[in-house]
This record gives sequence, C-alpha cells and structure tokens, in this order.
Amino acid sequence: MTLLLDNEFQPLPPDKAVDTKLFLETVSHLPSFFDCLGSSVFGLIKSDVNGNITKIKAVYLKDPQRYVTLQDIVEAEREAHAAQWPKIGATLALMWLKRGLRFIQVLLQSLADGEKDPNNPNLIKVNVIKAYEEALKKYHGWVVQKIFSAALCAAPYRSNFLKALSKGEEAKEEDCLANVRQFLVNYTATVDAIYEMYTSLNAELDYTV
Ligand code: CIS
Repeated sequence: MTLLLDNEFQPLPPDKAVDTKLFLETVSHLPSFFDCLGSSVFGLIKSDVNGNITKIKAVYLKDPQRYVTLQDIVEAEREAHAAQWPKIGATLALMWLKRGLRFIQVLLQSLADGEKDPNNPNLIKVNVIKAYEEALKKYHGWVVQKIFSAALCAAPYRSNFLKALSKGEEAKEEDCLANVRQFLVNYTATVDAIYEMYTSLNAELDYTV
C-alpha cells in the first residue's frame, strides 16, 4: 500500500464542509513524511507545518462539539477576536497550512501529468518550482525565497520521491502515479473547499513573511 493511499482524504459532503476531526487526523501524517526527504532543510518546513496543525488542533480540542467543521472554527474566531481576525489563532494557522497543502497538490498534479525537464527527466525541480510559484512565492520575501532555493537544491530525485510515496517499496512508476492521481481526487477537493471558504469569509491575507 502506498503512503498516499494510507492517508487518503475523505470525500466531501454536498455542502463541501470540511470535517475538522477527519482533516486533522489526515494532515497529522504529513510532518513525518519530511523526515524521509533526507535533508535538514526540510526540518524548518516540517516545524512550520507541524506548528500550524498543532494550533488548529488545540482550538478544536477546546470544544469538539462546537468545532465540527473548519468553518465553525474560523467563524467562531471572527466573532471572538474581531479586531485582530483573521491574523490570529487557528484562522491564521489554517491560512498558512492550506498554502502548504496547495503546494503539495500542485507538485503531485504536475508529476501525475508527466511534466518533466527533458534534459533532466529524473529531477523534480520543474514540478517543485511550478508548485512554489502557484502556492507560496507571492507570500515570501527575499529571505524566505532563499530558503526555498536551498530546499530546491535538496529536492530528491523523481525516482526516490516516488519510492518514498510508496513507503520505500519498489513500485512501477505507472502504478505509483496512478495512486497519486487517486489520492488527488479528494485531496484537491478538500484544499479547494478551504480556499473557497477563506474567499467567501474574506479571511485571506496577502502579507509577505
Ligand atoms: C520536495 C521538495 C520540496 C521543496 C519545498 C520547498 C517549500 C518552500 C519552503 C519555504 C520555506 C518555509 C519556511 C517557513 C516559512 C514561514 O515563515 C511561513 C510563514 O509561517 C507562518 C506560520 O505558519 O507565519 C505566521 C505569521 O505570519 C504564523 O506564525 C504561522 O504559524 S501559526 O499561525 O500556526 O502560528 N510559512 C510558509 O511559507 C509555509 C510553508 C509551507 C511549505 C510546505 C511545503 C511542503 C513541501 C512538501 C514536499 C513534499 C511533498 C509531499 C507530498 C506528499 C506527502 C504525502 C504524505 C502523506 C500524508 C498526506 C496528508 C496530507
């Protein structure tokens, strides 16, 4: 079984509300994946993503019955902290987490679509750069863009990355990409739903770090 399909997202209900408990259970598997990418530069990213998840979880655990969906949390924080919202609490943590999740979505989709550098077909730099430009770059100033460049140099080979997604087992590339495509169905729908929620609640910010 692959890492991705072991951690598949659930289909969304018709109103596209994202169940907080299921979402947190699924994304909690993400930070440990950074360990098998094999470079210490991923430690920084892991700790940022981990921090986001921990913050959302802490709010959820205060009142699970009240915070059944992610939107319940964001709306409750809007009520409670009108002056600082949305740059506060789980609303801010989810704002950044969704950008990391979008990065992963674009990266996996680009791999699944067979996008490659014809001169270096076993590198994933073109896929990583595409994901970065679509999901994160506009929120990063000069210093963080330099961290990205360091992470890009440490990006694994395509074959090793696909192997890591197969939990280190040897698997045919086509089988692995088929699993990526299947994983992307519910994953993309979930990430899109969170983005739509931020737009509809006017909760998106565009400051740079
Ligand atoms: C494979 C190569 C990958 C290259 C990756 C390059 C990514 C770009 C690196 C940028 C450096 C990021 C360093 C941190 C920057 C932070 O300053 C920035 C802003 O942070 C936020 C906090 O999160 O600042 C706020 C204040 O302004 C708050 O402090 C906030 O924290 S809060 O509110 O919680 O207190 N953060 C970011 O820019 C976010 C960066 C996210 C980067 C995600 C990159 C993901 C890379 C993944 C590569 C591997 C793909 C794996 C694919 C599949 C794995 C499947 C695993 C199975 C589990 C599935 C479940 C999903």
